Amino acid sequence: MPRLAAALLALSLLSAAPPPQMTVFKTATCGCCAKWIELVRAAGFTVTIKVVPSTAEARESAGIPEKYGSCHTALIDGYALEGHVPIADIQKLLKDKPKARGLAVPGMPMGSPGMEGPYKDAYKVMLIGTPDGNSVYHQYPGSR
Ligand SMILES: [Cu+2]
Repeated sequence: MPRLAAALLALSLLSAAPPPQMTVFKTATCGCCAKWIELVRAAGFTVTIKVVPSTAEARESAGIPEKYGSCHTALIDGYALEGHVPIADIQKLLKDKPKARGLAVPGMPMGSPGMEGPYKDAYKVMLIGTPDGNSVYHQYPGSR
């Protein structure tokens, strides 16, 4: 192997920190939750699933207001993730580490990850619980 390639390989091995562990609270029957978890795992995250009768309690203790609620609540690296939050936004959150409770995609918009369907709803990823309150973190356009 050429020396440069070997050096680059060694460097990439060194910088590959283990991805943070995620815990997801979901109900037993939630299929779209499972689809979202599949996508999160495919992105390299390690996921522990906690099956609960209702995610309301997990959501409340994670500090996500009911009005931003969705079908599952996840905890990762000190942050909460509510609903079908896109992977790129999770990665940005973990990289930027803003002062906040976490991210939420309220409801279950069609076209969000794990909610693939015939069209896309426009939806917002909300940044929850910053010192200035809640704000729009990322806005995704709809397809109709
Ligand atoms: Cu869902």
